[in-house]
Amino acid sequence: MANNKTTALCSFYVTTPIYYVNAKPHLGSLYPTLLADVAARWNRLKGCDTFMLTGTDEHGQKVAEAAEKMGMQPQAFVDSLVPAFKEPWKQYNIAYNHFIRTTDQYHVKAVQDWIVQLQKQGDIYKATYEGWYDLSQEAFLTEKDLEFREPGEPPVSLMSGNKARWVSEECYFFKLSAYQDRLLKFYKENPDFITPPERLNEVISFVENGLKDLSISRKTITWGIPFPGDPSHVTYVWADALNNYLTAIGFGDKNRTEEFNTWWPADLQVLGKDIVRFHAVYWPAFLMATGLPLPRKLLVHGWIRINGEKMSKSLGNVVDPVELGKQYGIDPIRYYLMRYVAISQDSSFNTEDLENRINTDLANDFGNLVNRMLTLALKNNLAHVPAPWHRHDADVQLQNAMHKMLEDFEREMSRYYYHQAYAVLWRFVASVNRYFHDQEPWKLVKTDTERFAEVISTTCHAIKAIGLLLWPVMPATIEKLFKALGVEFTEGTNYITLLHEGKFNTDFTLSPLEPLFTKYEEKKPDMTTTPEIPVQNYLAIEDFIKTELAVGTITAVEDVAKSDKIYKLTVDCGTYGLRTICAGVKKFYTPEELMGIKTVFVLNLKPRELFGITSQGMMLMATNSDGKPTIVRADESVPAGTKLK
Ligand code: ME8
Repeated sequence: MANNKTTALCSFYVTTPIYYVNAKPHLGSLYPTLLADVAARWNRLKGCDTFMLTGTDEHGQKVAEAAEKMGMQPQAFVDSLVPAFKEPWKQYNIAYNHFIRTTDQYHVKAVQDWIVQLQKQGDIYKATYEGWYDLSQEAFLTEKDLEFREPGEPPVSLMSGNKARWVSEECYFFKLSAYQDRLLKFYKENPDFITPPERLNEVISFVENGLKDLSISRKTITWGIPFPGDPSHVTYVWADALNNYLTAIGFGDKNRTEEFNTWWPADLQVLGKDIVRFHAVYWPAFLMATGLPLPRKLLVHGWIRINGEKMSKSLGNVVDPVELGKQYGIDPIRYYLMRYVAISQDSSFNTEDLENRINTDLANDFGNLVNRMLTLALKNNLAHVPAPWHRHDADVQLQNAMHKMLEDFEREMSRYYYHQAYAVLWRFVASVNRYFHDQEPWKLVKTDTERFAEVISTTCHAIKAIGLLLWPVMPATIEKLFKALGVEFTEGTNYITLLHEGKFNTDFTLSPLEPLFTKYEEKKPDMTTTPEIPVQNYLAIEDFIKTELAVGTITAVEDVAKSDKIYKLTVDCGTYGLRTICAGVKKFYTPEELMGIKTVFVLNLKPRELFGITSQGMMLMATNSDGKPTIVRADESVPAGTKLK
């Protein structure tokens, strides 16, 4: 690892969350990784030394269960999945400096030493934990995180929407409660700790509600870092994982002190809104206990959604970035995610919008400008574009517009509102297009070759400025563009200062360039083709046909007094017999409305006990735009018991 700082005046350390290796990464995993890569590249463009860290979170019950499902040992399982992260990151030009795996021995040792230090200073004690646990989040839940929906059923975790599990075990606790006041003081003194700032309010109210001590070991699982001094426990996965931000840069290793001091505290830590509590409460408290400064900023982003739901491994509605990249090219996707997924909110992803933006922003607005300028200049033997002798008002105005744009762009980048920064840049792209159009260089070439050269020169300068600011987002495309403009590009040069000082007075050596972007045909929806979004987790037909879907007629509807949601239905399922099926539709239908209805049921689900009734199937319904489940009616001519296939 060549991790030491050079002679640059500034340094910038940025981290991504480390990803659970229970499945391959998806577009929602690419997104924070890209946010961090763009932050690092932007800082390199300002001449800073940068260090970007990413990696994988390999311990914990969730990963252990995924391994078991595959019939593999956890270590072999995580080893087999790590390339599924490294390869897409390479494909997407993610220039990370280090990829940490929490099973790396240096990390394991440093975490154990850290626990020993905290134990020695009295921050850790042993007691019994009893409470609810959210496996999908690997989180111990407070009362406020839970909703008891159905009597006799475990509560639902509001963190994930999944059912919580009861955990009762002896474990080691970290004295989180002792840090409550210091944390509140820190938030008060550092109102910019989190971007977007509104997120800090949620954190403050969580801490103000009172912090309980945090369990940092698990006794009932074995896949984790052995707890020092007590091998019957493993370290709680978050106490293990959060420390990756320190151990990756040498924390706990006497030989790497200089490196550690060079990079810590982190300048930026990128994370999704679902893991704010871990990063804005537990993590700062751990650091306070360790005697280390806190990170300078947390960048908290929203979710990429598909059809209104969070894209997630557990829902299986994921878009595979590898396939998407093959289909649309890497840089257009990088651009789209940075420009159109606003960090401050959730955003829906669909390929139609992606294609439209590629067509309009990239192919039309920017790509065409570059092409038209290059083709016109080269066709008229202006491969060498000299620095202009004198400049017209329009040229000076465009230069001034660039300087003004640069200020606005920098302001947005400094708060990591990339979507707004690139909107600012695109307004300048429009100005350059207007300039090129108004100056009519295709006419000038016939009447005034000197002025023609000036217009081409001004356009080249403007395109170079756009290219520099686009480089963090579309590095490969811009490097190609720079070759065609004869612009030498060396990472580490402070191009932003050069742009500020720039006077549009250099020369360019042009060469031909293939169109930078592909345009997509406007598509009419075609119901006969496969889905446009490449989806992982396709269901094999052999698996699908295992589901017994059949038509049934509702012959009786009884109220279940103990529940405000459920009716007990008697359903005539033809050859499948009469079934008792519970349906949670009381809020939406009267018994009379349901009587006699012929609809579709799943008949081979494992029977479930609900309010003392054994439900022997499930009625299929489709929720309408008002959130009301509607009935999918089977044609009256179809006899009860007919199987759907
Ligand atoms: O939480 N849109 O790992 P993880 C945007 N191991 N971001 C998304 C997303 C979506 N649809 N789905 C997931 C963990 N993410 C822990 C982190 S750090 C010390 C430990 C983001 O693989 C999510 O918000 O479940 C989170 O920031 C990151 O992917 C990792 O999620």
